[in-house]
Amino acid sequence: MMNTVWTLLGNPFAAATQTFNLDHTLNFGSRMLVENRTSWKAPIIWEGMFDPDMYDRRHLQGQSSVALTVFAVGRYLDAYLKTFLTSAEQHFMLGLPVTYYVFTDLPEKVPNITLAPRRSLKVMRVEKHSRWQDISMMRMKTISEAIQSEIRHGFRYVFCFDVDQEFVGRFGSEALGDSVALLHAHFYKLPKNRFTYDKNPKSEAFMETGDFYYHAAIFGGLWGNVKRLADACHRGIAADRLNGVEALWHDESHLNKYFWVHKPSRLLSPEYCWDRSIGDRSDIRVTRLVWATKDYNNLRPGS
Ligand code: 5GW
Ligand code: MN
Repeated sequence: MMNTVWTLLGNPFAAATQTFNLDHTLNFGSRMLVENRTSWKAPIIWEGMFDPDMYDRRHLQGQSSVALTVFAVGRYLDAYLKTFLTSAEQHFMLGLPVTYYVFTDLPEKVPNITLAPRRSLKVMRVEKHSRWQDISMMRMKTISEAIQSEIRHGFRYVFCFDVDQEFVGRFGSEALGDSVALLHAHFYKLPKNRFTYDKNPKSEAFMETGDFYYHAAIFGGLWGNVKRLADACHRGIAADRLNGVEALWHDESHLNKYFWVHKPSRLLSPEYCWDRSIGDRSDIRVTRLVWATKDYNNLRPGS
């Protein structure tokens, strides 16, 4: 009863888990052939398990809002940003208030995109690190600072994306949760011993085993949880640097360590970030976001 009342009032202080938990409506039986619940009972979201309209209504009613962070530094701006943003306008959290936080060293080159009502775009300047590993890793620090200085005042959720991808299907409010991780398209079917965790005991990201291999191209959740994640990963990256080591897959290794210690409350299936070069798989009933093709010769000179 209490929950219903708070929901109708849209009380911004109600815990998200109370206000938005429609997960008792998830139909796990509709996807029997894929793993759709973790050992700690977090749902793994696959097409067919959820009623999209019900999630949308509840989040609208509860006044959910989403900040999407994306980095487009150096050549990645021209190569990917326009497609990323225009496709997000077609598919990402339609109906909810969304602000894109674009971090770039080239603010004047950010394309002019027509945005739907209640959606906006904010450009934040960042410096361009010369090593690409540093461009990737510095995102954690920048995300934490942006949450602290402004995102936390205006948004319930933060979702952080790689820019080298394109939305091609609904990426909706069913993906929102307290702490959200994505199953990596290349690893969701592989046994644990194939996961490419950091195996150097000198790194903060070191782990002998884990639950899943998560892809750092998407993570999100309530702003407080995303800030804790970003801070922890940044601390790990900084400590490694002091010790003269670098984790195998950079920020992704630290992200995997964080989610091993702090279990995510919601997992997204690879339908939410698919690599078409894998080919067709019967598991993948829809694609919502796909990897852009890479031209490494032009994008990673000298790497
Ligand atoms: C450039 C060369 C090698 C690796 C990364 C970059 C790079 C990444 C860059 O020059 N500019 C940039 O903005 N990035 C950001 O970091 C993009 O948001 C990009 O999506 C993200 C992660 O780098 P990716 O996408 O190249 O990493 P993978 O693991 O998807 O290959
Ligand atoms: Mn990427």
